[in-house]
Amino acid sequence: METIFSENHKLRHSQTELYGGELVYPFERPTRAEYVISRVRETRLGPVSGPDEFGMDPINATHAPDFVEFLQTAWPRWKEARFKGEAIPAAWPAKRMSDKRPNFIEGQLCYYALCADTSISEGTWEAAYASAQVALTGAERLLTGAHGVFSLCRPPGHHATADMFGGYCFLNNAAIAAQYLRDKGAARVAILDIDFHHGNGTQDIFYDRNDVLYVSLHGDPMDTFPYFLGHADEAGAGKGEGFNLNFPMPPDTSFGLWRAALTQGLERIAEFDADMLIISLGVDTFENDPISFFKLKSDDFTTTGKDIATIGLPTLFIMEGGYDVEEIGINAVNVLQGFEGVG
Ligand code: SS9
Ligand code: ZN
Repeated sequence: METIFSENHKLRHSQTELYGGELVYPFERPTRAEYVISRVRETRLGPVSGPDEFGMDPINATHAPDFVEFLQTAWPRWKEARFKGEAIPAAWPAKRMSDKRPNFIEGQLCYYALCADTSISEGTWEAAYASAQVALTGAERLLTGAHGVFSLCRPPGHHATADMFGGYCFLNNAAIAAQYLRDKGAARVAILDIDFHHGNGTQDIFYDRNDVLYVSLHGDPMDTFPYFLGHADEAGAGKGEGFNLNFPMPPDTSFGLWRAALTQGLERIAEFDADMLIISLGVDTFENDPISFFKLKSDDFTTTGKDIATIGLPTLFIMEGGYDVEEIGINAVNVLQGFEGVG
């Protein structure tokens, strides 16, 4: 399987994450992608290629242009305002407040943030842009006949909505790739999100549509981030009703229960008759992940890849989360090797 990868991921190197009342070194850090690419090379998974250039149009097809412009300019504007640290939002248009967009950078930061865990820092835009190009290049490979492709995206994307960043995400790589496939002729695209966290951004972007099916397996939002989306009764709206399927699961969920949900999700995808499948590949379901509460073991990731392969669709794997740095390479590549019938 071919891997698409950009060294520009390194430009995202924020030093701060607001976590448990402290400013810690972010869980979403450059070494994550380095562990994964090393494992890709070590296992000889296949060739590694840089991204092609698709420009801004496919980004603007999914995201609001004012939000994209904000992301592009946020860091220089924050510095100009002479704040000392990285850009961390600390106010919200909360219940019964106005939704008018403020003028000052601090106000705009809060306006476009879905939470406070994701600092904007120097190079963030450039890395997010490269990550989206990596996803788009993977999508293009499917269109030219590949059966399986791995877009090693970093930063991740599934928490980003059309006009909000957060949960370590800025541009929604999976959504951008799905929209691109639709625009290039795929009639129906399915997104299966197996990251530990619910992909609130992806769900929100496609919630009222019946051409992109979103299926997610995740920690119950009653107990974990993103807390305010991802419940089982969120089935889609309008003509999108029935095209959103959530499987929230409780703390300590192990592979048996998780795999039963995977089987049901794959059945729904087969019934949907998708032309192509996108996997939001998070491996933070791993038993030793530092911020998650599922109990998957390394071998379970191989089985997951095999299960995904049974529906026989051209499949684009897009890297999302996974934070136990040493093992994320093993677990991510196990999924890909399982899909290819190796291991
Ligand atoms: C608050 C957690 C906020 C969310 C993690 C996002 C994971 C992206 N304790 N951080 S895959
Ligand atoms: Zn996650």
